[in-house]
Amino acid sequence: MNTDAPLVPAPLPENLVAPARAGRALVMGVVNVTPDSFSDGGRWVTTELAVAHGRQLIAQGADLLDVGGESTRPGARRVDPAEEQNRVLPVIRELAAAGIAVSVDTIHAATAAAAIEAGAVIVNDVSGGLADPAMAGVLAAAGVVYICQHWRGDPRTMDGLTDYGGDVLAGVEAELRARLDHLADAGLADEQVVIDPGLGFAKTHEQSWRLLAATARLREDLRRPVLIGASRKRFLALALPDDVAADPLARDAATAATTALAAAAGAWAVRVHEVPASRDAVRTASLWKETR
Ligand code: PMM
Repeated sequence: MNTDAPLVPAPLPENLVAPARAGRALVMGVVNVTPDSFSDGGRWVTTELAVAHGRQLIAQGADLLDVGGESTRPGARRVDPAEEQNRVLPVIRELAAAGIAVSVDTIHAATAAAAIEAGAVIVNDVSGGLADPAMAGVLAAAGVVYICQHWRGDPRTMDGLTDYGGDVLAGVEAELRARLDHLADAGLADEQVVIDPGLGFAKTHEQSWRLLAATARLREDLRRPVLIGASRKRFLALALPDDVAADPLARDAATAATTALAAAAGAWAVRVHEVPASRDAVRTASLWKETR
């Protein structure tokens, strides 16, 4: 088996298919329309600011945008789906109308359905369908690409759910496999589904590093494209000098380094807040892979 052969999710617009076929990881720029996200909370909270920020990320080289209206940082309070939709739908509508590929970051089936209606081509669900039993039905009916992230509990409980019996990779793979079975039973096609180990979600820092380093293994074992979301996360602090480690904005260089490593390991996409360095990192990884 050629484990380097690209795994390309479908259906997606051509601008997302071509790089993936050529073996270049996609850069997904984060647009958080939330007052309380851990890394950029409150900065893009109006529709106008969020759309302008999204357009800037595209101009900087993002391939697609991930628009979310509910913060998932540890301890964050849950957002009512109606409030979430008020935040994200106008932003998605405007970005999609401008021809930009948009993913909606939501754990709510009703928000996913409304976002697809507004033009989103991907549903990114940090709960992998566990938060809302109606999610799989919406995805099967709409036929869109789904990012199925590993999750064990919401932001208020997840930091206490890190016992994997000594083998985080085996635990995450087994739990993701169960989600893949659930999605197949609900009628999703295999190529609709991207997997994500959920760095920082019910993981210690060391467990997040172990999963990041296992990007190629995850892809090969589960035979699905992999998305990596390392951007500005707390586990990166282990790679930083003590005096800056606590500042999420000081983690962008380490984020770009994880982008290069994940892309070289065959990740389909990386989800990042700061685009230019990751844009260059995915191309660096492509050249590395082509010429090694
Ligand atoms: N991380 C966050 C939010 N959404 N989605 C996926 N698929 N993977 C992630 O790792 C992920 C995500 C948390 O980061 P943020 O609050 O800065 O957006």
